[in-house]
This record gives sequence, C-alpha cells and structure tokens, in this order.
Amino acid sequence: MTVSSCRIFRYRLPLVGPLSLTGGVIHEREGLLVRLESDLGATGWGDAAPLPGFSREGIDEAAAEAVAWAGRLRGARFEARSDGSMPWPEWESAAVSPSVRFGLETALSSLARRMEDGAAAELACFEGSVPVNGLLAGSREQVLADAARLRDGGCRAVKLKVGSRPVAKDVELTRAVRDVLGDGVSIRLDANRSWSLEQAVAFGREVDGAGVEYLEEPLHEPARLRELFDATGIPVALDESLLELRPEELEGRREVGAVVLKPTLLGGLARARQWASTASALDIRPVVSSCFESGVGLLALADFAWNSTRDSVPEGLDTYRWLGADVIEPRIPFRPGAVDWSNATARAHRIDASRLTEIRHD
Ligand code: OSB
Ligand code: MG
Repeated sequence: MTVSSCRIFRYRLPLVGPLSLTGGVIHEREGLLVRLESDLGATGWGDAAPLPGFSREGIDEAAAEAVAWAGRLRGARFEARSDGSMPWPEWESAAVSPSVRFGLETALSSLARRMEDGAAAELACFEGSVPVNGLLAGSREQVLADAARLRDGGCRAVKLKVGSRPVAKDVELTRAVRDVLGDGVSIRLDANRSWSLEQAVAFGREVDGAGVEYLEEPLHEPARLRELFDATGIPVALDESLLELRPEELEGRREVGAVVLKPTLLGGLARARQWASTASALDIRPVVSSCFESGVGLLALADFAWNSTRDSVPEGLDTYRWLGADVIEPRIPFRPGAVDWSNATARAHRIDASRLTEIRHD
C-alpha cells in the first residue's frame, strides 16, 4: 500500500474536575490525533498525548515531531503491520518522543487492521471485555462511595491512591475499603514514591490482613524496594521506575510482583510489548495503564491489553472516567470494572471532527 495521507490534529478535552498530578494541577487534556489513509481508502487513527509532569516532551514539541514524521510517511510504500512497526531501520533508532511513538504506532496498527478487513468500522479493534481496575482517589467519603459503586458493578480490582495522608490514615482507609469491597475484589495501592522505607514498612505491617495485591512505587528511594518486601511480604509494582530500567533488569527482582506499563510514557507499543513479554517470562504480571489519553488512545491500550493478557488481568484504564468529553462520539462504553468493544459496537461510533483542529503542514 501507499500512505496517501497523514494528517495531525490537535484536541483539547475538558476534565470532569481539576486533576492533581505529581507535576501540578491540570484542568483539561490536550493531545494529538494522527490520521493515516492508504491509497486503498482505509484509515487508521492514533493518539499522541504527552502528560504534563510525566512526559518530557510538551504538546508543542510533540506536534512538531508528529508533523515531521507525517511528512516522511506521506507517499511511503509498505505493508501496514498490526504491531504498528515501520519497515524503516531509522524509525527504531530515531529519537522520537515516547508519546509520538505511541501515536504513530497506534495509527499504523489501526490502519493495518482495516486493510485486513476492508469492511471493518473506522474504530474496529479487539472483540471482548477488558477488565479494568477502578481508580479510587480523593476524600475518604469519595473513596468509600466509589468503592461501593465499583463493587456493585462487578469490578474485580481497585487501585487506591495512598501517600498523601498520614500513614495511619492510609492504613485505616485501606481497611475501610476492604470492608466495603468484601473478599472478592483485589486491592492495589499506588503511593507514587511518597514514603520513606520506615513509613512504608509501618504501613505494610499495619495493613496486614487487608489483602493487598501489590504496592505500586511506594518509596522515594526505589533502591530499597527489596528491603520493604523482605520486611512486609507485600510485592511491589514498578511504574515510574521503568523509565530508569531496561526490561532485562527485571531478572532476579523477586520483590517485583507487577509492572505497570504506560505506552504513552514508555515509548509505544513495541517497547511496551518487550516489557510485557520479559515480565511474563519472569512471572511478573504486566498491567497495561493509561495516562488520561482520549478514547482513541484508550481503545489502542485496551486492544494491546486484550492481545497480551485477554481478560486475565484487570488493567489500569480507568483514567477515561476523568475526561469530561471525548473525541469519539458517542463515548466508549465504560462500565465499572470493564471496557467492552466489538466490531458491531465500533460501527456505532465515530471521530467527532468538531473536537479537532488540524495542524497544517506546507
Ligand atoms: O501513578 O499510576 C500512576 C495515570 C497517569 C499518571 C500516573 C499514574 C496514572 C494512573 C493510571 O494511575 C491508572 C492506573 O494505572 O490504574
Ligand atoms: Mg503509578
């Protein structure tokens, strides 16, 4: 095929409320959509959305990079591959920002899908139900009310944000969440590196019995994670740390129970796939996680998760609930604890052009 067109659009979506992240508070989500079209008339969409405070690249740099790659892609002849890879050696080694790599790879992978099945809807991807860990954040009342709602909706796992209250309060809240959920739902905790080893050990010992699946990035000194595991027996999950490691370095890390894979930050599908396969071979659970991407990115992540683990692992995709509007109209059906998708569903959805502003190239 020949790539007959590659267009880059900017989107700006309201959030349901101010979102407090490590890097500050954001009120809306900005990102880029990549639209590829082949000479045979198939289209593919991708999402490049650097997250302020987490991504090194800002939206303007990402836009400039995406526009430059779009120029190289236009008129290129190659077979679109469903893993999103490009047959160019320079692509693999190029200094492409992580979010832009994710956006271009997901656009190519979605184009490949539509080339394989000419009748497929524009947003066709996996067929199935991807379990999602419900995110619990905010005040105690908010957390407990959400926990009850997620339990009633059939959610299999929740992820509670800890580390912003005194340790004793986090212990009490974790226990209260367990009481609300009952025994059938697993609890994951994410402290975003806010504890000292002493605080984390105290937390781990006191929370004993609440059945914590893992503690994600508990320590501001990640080199001490093994000591924490030895003292508490609670496995840790790596998220921020992955940006400082290579997949092979997971070997021998018996304290690590899970890796939280954010392709927008890790640099796309191929790299996330390497992490997932290395982790699985070492009996470490890969959990696919989103960064408040638009529905286009979210679907690509759910598709990636579905192809990696089917429905065996609840994935970290609940950030979609924070978007007050989407580029996909109507929005992706998101029930507590799962996202369901099929080709039949896909046909009812489309990209809402009124949400997009095209970035013109010369
Ligand atoms: O700390 O894991 C985080 C989203 C954006 C930036 C950082 C984080 C997150 C999430 C995603 O928590 C949701 C999840 O992993 O369940
Ligand atoms: Mg995290």
